[in-house]
Parts: sequence; C-alpha cells; structure tokens
Amino acid sequence: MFGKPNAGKSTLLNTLMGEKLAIVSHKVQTTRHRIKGILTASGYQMILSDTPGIIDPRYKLHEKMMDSVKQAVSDTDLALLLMDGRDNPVENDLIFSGLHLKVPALVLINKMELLSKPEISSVIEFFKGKKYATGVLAISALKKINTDLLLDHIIQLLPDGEPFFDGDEMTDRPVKFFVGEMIREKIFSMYEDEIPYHTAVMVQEYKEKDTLTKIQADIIVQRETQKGILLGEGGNMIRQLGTEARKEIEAFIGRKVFLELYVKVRPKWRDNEWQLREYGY
Ligand SMILES: Nc1nc2c(ncn2[C@@H]2O[C@H](COP(=O)(O)OP(=O)(O)OP(=O)(O)O)[C@@H](O)[C@H]2O)c(=O)[nH]1
Ligand SMILES: [Mg+2]
Repeated sequence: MFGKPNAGKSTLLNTLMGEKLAIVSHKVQTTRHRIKGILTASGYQMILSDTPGIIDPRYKLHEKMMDSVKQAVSDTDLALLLMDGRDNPVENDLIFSGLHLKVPALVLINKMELLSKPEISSVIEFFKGKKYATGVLAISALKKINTDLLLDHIIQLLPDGEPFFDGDEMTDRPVKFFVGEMIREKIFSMYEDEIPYHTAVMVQEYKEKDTLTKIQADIIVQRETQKGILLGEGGNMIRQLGTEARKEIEAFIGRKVFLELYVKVRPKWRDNEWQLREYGY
C-alpha cells in the first residue's frame, strides 16, 4: 500500500486483516515503519505491507521512512495506490507515477462515503487512463465499503506461489514493536503540535511474570520543554498516557500489564544516524 500521509493506508491494513495491527491517527505521518500483515485463508496467502506516507524528506528520519517505501516498492507483486478521495488527483498521480512501478497496481479512491456519486465517477475516470492503473476502485477503509470486493480483485491479480509463512502468523514484527506503537498512538492522540513528531518510543524491558507482563519504555523527546509538556502538571499527562496505553496493550496481549514510562531528552535525535538506529529506524 502506497500513498500520501493520511490517505488511510493503516486503516485499510487493519480492515483487510480484521485486526488492528497498525496505529492510526487523524494527524499526518503517523506510520514510520513498514508493517507486514499476513492474511492466510483456504486457497491463498497474501502479505499486505503498510508503509509510511510519501513525503519529501526533511530529516534523516524521513529519509529512513522513504527508504522503507522504496524497499516495499521493490518487492511487491501488486501495488495498492491509495488516495483520500477529497485530495487533488493530479498531485496523487504525480506520486503514483513517481514510484515507477513494474507490477500491476490498483488505484483506490478512499473515504468514498464522504464524496458524492459524480465526484467519485470523475476521480475514477481520471485514473482509468493512467498507464500504471490496472484497475480503479472507490472504497471506504473505515466504513468497510467495497473492501471485500477489493480482496477479490487482489486475489485475482496475485501470482501463484507457495505460502511464505505459517497459517497462524499474522505479522513479521515482534510484540515489543506493537507495544511501542501503541504508546506512540496515544501520544499522537493526546498531544498537539510538534510533540508527536519529535517523539520516539523505545521499549526497554518486556518480561512475562506469573500474573502480569512488566513493560518499561522510554519516550524520547528533543527538548526539555517537550519533556515538561509530556509529563504535564504534576505528571498528570504522563499518568493518563500510561493508563490509556496500558489498557490497549492489555487488550492486545490478553494479559495484565505493569507499564513504566520514562521521558528522556535526546537533542536532534531525528537527524542522528546512531540514535535513529537505536530507536529502530
Ligand atoms: N471518513 C473516512 N476516514 C478515513 C477512512 N480511512 C481512513 N480514515 C481516517 O483518515 C485518517 C488517517 O488514517 P490513517 O490510516 O492513519 O492514514 P495513513 O495513510 O496510514 O497515514 P500515515 O501513516 O500518516 O501515512 C484517520 O483519522 C482515519 O480514521 C475512510 O474510509 N473514511
Ligand atoms: Mg499509517
């Protein structure tokens, strides 16, 4: 899946998987890593990749995000090119052709429930003539409109092959990764302005004890002032963050969780190769 930030790629991954794997927010640039969802049914297995929204890189972090997009482009059998139906088709066309795809592609006009019928038809018409577009389909990833139809189209366009993964595997990422992502999602929903973009989360400890799982994570920010905002008055914000993230993690792993969060200041981490690597980028 490829497209601009906020097109709905992560939402679509979750809808197709029938499980929340990828974090979602109304803010742009939520996804920073490629995440694979493995969908196995009788007769097929498909590996769906969520990718970061396509942007012009301004930091090393952005470059790494775009590297993961390129990597996904180079090893896909079928590209899903997603756009917010309300967005400018010409701009999206530029991005899609810029991928220089050598594989079939379906253009997906997402958020169709927000558009009128004539609006939908005109966007579909616009993309129908494009060289890279094997097909064009209007969908709603959120309201699950045409998503079963999309699955049928995907199955028809996929090459035959042996399954790569065991049927019970759902993703290529460890639980620890999703724990960090769930904390990051709460940061995206609770804090405004630059805070989510200046933040990284690193899970330092993940230990299964008898009755609960103990997790300790660092939240990395760039400045002291941001640390103050994250903590909030008397620590009220970080407590709320901890509670909300813990509930989500407990639901995900099906166990009680003891979650400990520390906020650390690391100036300019988004441009520091060594630190980016340490934080998993
Ligand atoms: N109305 C509507 N909203 C949608 C739909 N699909 C996604 N959204 C919303 O659009 C916003 C962005 O969704 P994401 O799935 O995070 O978008 P993304 O493409 O993964 O964004 P990045 O990770 O930043 O590249 C969220 O608020 C979603 O709830 C849809 O079909 N209809
Ligand atoms: Mg995303």
